[in-house]
Amino acid sequence: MHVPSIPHLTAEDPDLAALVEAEATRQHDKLRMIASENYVSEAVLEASSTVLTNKYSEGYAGRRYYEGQQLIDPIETLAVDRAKSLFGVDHANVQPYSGSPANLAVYLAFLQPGDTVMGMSLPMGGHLTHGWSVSATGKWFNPVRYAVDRETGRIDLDEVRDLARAERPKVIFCGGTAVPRTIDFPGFAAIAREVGAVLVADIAHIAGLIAGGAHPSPVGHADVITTTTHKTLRGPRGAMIMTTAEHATAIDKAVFPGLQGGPHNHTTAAIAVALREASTSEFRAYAHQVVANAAALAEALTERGFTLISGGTDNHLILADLTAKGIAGKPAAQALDRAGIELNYNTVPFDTRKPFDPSGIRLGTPALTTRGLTEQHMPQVAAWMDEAVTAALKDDEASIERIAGEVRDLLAGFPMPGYRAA
Ligand code: DSN
Repeated sequence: MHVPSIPHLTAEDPDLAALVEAEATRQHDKLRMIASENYVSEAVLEASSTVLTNKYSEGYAGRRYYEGQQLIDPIETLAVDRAKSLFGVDHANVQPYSGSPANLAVYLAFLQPGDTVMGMSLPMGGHLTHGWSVSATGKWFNPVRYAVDRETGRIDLDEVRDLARAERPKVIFCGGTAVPRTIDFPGFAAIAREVGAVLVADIAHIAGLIAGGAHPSPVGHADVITTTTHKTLRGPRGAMIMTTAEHATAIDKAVFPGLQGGPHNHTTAAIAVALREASTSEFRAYAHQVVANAAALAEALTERGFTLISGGTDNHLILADLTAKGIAGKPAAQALDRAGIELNYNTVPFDTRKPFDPSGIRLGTPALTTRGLTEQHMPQVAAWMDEAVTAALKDDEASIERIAGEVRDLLAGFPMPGYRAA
């Protein structure tokens, strides 16, 4: 059952409560390997569902447009101070509703419509809001995009530098959603400095790894750092923008009143809780275990004939091209889900297939590491994945069902925050 329990919801709206309970069970029974997902602690869940949701607080601590902020101000200040201390930054804004609005605030702070912005191409591993064509950021600004090297699958900073010199972007984004390798923040910073661009590090995927010392930090290199709070950082769904002192006012004005009204105070409180958790030695160990698990899984998948983009991983994320397995990403992801292994189909660099039916899958280890799985389990995870993909090719639903049962049996020994067996 869901923890914290939901007796009032069950009494008042049993249909909705049943769906919530079923989702808790689903999250318990599945090997959740969507690289951007995690399990938050019960303390974070509790903070997310408090009466703080009742309050409007447009403005910032000490400068609000509504009365009654006696307790909201210290809550937001706590979140801001914890972000500054954990990441070692001059300034933090914890109000963006999520990652895309956080990135939009960067555009509002530093660009005029039509200005040039540079980011990693979406199919190469970037994000929609780094100037991809279907996003407002690609429609209202002039995007130029870097790729990865066709042979190595890694970002080629010489190519990034050449493009930056030719196009003179005002803002350069580094980071993305399908980048399995360490991001060279000093390298990007040197390029941004050379062309006079603001460097934005979008660390949404790796924020928890950075906080836990398992990935180099962009602090001291990037002018602005954007992140969601719900991926490896293991907080509620939300976002933060961290900046040098120089850019603090521009970013704060862009978030409010530029883009948003009242901050979501219950989310702010839950962010504060997650940031406190992320400053502990347990979290440091967690971040390192996420990376160790991903490395072990990458090795086991390679041994089983999976083609990994860039040949492996340095972080929490693995991107695999399934072409050599004779199956496309989407049917594979669907079969894996039926087998109790949840991940997403994904384009791979230079994909010849369409984004809605691409060649690859993307997976990660943040959630299964929260459950307590370690390197010793990764060969079994890779074996299940291999068997499920093979079963999908033969329409062998019996094997897929067997794997789902084996996954459930394994996970029964690893408690899930937010769920307890009834
Ligand atoms: N949806 C996020 C991810 O899965 O990486 C990016 O926005």
